Amino acid sequence: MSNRCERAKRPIPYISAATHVLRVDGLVHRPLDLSPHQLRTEFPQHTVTCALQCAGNRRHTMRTLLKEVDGIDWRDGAVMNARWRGPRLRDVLSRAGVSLDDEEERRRAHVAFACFQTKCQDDGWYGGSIALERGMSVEAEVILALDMNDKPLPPSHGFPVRALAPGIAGARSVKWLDRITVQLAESQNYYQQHDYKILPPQATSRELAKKYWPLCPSIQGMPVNSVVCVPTTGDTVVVVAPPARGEKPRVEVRGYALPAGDHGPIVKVEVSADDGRTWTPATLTRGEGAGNWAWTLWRAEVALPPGEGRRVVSRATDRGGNVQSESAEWNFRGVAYNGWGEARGLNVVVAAAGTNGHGCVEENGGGSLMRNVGNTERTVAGH
Ligand SMILES: Nc1nc2c(c(=O)[nH]1)N[C@H]1C(S)=C(S)[C@@H](COP(=O)(O)O)O[C@H]1N2
Ligand SMILES: [Mo]
Repeated sequence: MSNRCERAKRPIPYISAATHVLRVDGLVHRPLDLSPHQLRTEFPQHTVTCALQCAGNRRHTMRTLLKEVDGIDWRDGAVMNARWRGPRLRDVLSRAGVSLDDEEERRRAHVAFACFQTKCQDDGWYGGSIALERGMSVEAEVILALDMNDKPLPPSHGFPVRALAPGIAGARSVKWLDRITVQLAESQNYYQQHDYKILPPQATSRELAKKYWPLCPSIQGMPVNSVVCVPTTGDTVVVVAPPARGEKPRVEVRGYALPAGDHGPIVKVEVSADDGRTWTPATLTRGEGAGNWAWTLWRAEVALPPGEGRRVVSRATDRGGNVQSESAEWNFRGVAYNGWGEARGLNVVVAAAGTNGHGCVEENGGGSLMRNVGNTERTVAGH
């Protein structure tokens, strides 16, 4: 896995669950020190399937379609989807007893997550925060994840415990969690204060950005999105079955879609082979038990004329009615890009039957869906 947080803090901390202690403090009546074992045995365990997306997912598209940005060149795969399990944050905070009695203060308070295990590229530790209201909400399903896909978290994903905030940019799901603090301000960590924000277009350099960091809100929810995974830009798409006379070959297009913040699930994905003039609805698939936070996998067949320079685009709609636009506004850090999903420069070739092509209409299930992002179960994620 190439992953900036790993590169920034090499080596990945290998923590002993037997000695690890999670501190819960700040504006609480009873600060707690909890072992992973206590987190597993003393609180009800909650399971949630959710996509974890880096705010910089698709930065490459923003950089190539719009203008150069500052950040790791993530393509369409800085995202993963998994089943997570652990105690609810609200149960742990309730045991500690949030000591904010003032309604108004409660509303603007935050829960800060911190990891002190290793230094980061731009700070001596890693941290992020979410609104206390979100942390305490049953519907938001924020958990302290101990398991990923029914096994203890792998070290690279935060063993022995990580925060897991569904519907929120991955940056707040702090791995290798050392401390949870209820506080009135957001996390003061670099990655909450000076990164993962959508800066206005006039912030065009690091120097100019300095003025805007304190003025812009930190990214919490991410926008609705969809990505074309198969075929991928530049692919030769071999269509095995020759089309009937006068018909264009039909090409299979597949990808994933993500709802905006709390507005899941995805209710519609459409694919266009004529730059958005006409749209074909895709078939949607979500894994078993996947609620509103999971990604939706989709598949459609569209007619594309044989030849070079062909393009397919995708457009997703979520339950909240959020629809992807053709493009997104440029921002210096290249975050939250959600223009139409796209595969460009396709070469559509009609082959004689019996040829083994890929990205074609044959139903052999072969080829990985996430060919341009990694494997299907989970894919590369990072900053
Ligand atoms: N301790 C710690 N937690 C972290 C990070 C980090 O660098 N250090 N990176 C964050 C970011 S930016 C993202 S996108 C997700 C990635 O999660 P994953 O590596 O499990 O895919 O973890 C978040 N949690
Ligand atoms: Mo990230």
